[in-house]
Amino acid sequence: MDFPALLAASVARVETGLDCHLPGATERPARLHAAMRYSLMGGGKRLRPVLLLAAADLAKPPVGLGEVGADPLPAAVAVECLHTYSLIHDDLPCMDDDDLRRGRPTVHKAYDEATAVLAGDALLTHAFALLGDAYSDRPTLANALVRELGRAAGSRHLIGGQMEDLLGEGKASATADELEFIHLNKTAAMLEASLVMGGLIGDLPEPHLATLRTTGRQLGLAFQIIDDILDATADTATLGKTAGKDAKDGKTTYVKLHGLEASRRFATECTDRALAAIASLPGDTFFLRTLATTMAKRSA
Ligand code: GRG
Repeated sequence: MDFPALLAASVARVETGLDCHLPGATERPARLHAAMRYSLMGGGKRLRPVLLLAAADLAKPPVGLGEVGADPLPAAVAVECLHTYSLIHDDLPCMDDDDLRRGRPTVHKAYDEATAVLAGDALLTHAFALLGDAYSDRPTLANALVRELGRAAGSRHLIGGQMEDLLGEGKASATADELEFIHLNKTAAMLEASLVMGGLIGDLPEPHLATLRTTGRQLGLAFQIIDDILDATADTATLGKTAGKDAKDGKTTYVKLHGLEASRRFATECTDRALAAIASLPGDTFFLRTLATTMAKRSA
């Protein structure tokens, strides 16, 4: 299979996992479960779960003859649930106040604000319940996965990055250091966690987990710089979310701080560092390498 076919197969696997691991849309309270599914099943690149599956695949064939490895799909679903909760809450009027996400009205527009808060809360909670359930026969692994996701999603990383981002809105301009803190925590931490969780499921040794962390950090920085570039240069229809919002909200971005050319250069440097890290990983790294270069060229 070539890369586009492999990527499509991985995304399809994630979509099937989401459908199978989420409460049904008609299950009581139906409004809440329908809102969770509305946000989760309504598109999205599925980057984080695809990264998790790719990292877990590096360990193929499983070490230990005849040993059946853990299924990475529930963890991939958990990561996407957590990411989607953060998008729902980020779109709320009290945060980024956006009407469009993944090409559709945001959850608080399609439903209402209280339902959007609860749907986000429920997806966040579901992520950890799913890890506990799906890996209950492997308690050490379940514990490591919960720790990794909890760390990335908590106040020192995802939520902390969001807090500093909101605090930065009132300022004329954030410093390069403040901007890097926001990007490393709001964006890169979840990419790091996705790769490390895949590595944990593949039972990779600590040095490889550290390399996956470096890879996620560099991919995350590149991803966010490209996000800033696209916000400044692409249109709303292409992005499936409101374009030009950073400038309108007076946000400091890589583009505002360093200009388009330097931002493109930074994104390339981060991608190159990610590729250098991937080169030292075990197994067949073709998919991960090509995913990294494809992410660097994305236009949406
Ligand atoms: C509310 C705790 C909390 C956090 C919000 C996700 C987030 C943090 C903010 C959204 C705005 C933003 C630019 C975040 C940086 C990370 C990012 C680029 C998210 C969008 O991820 P994609 O492009 O989205 O992978 P899809 O829809 O493809 O999954």
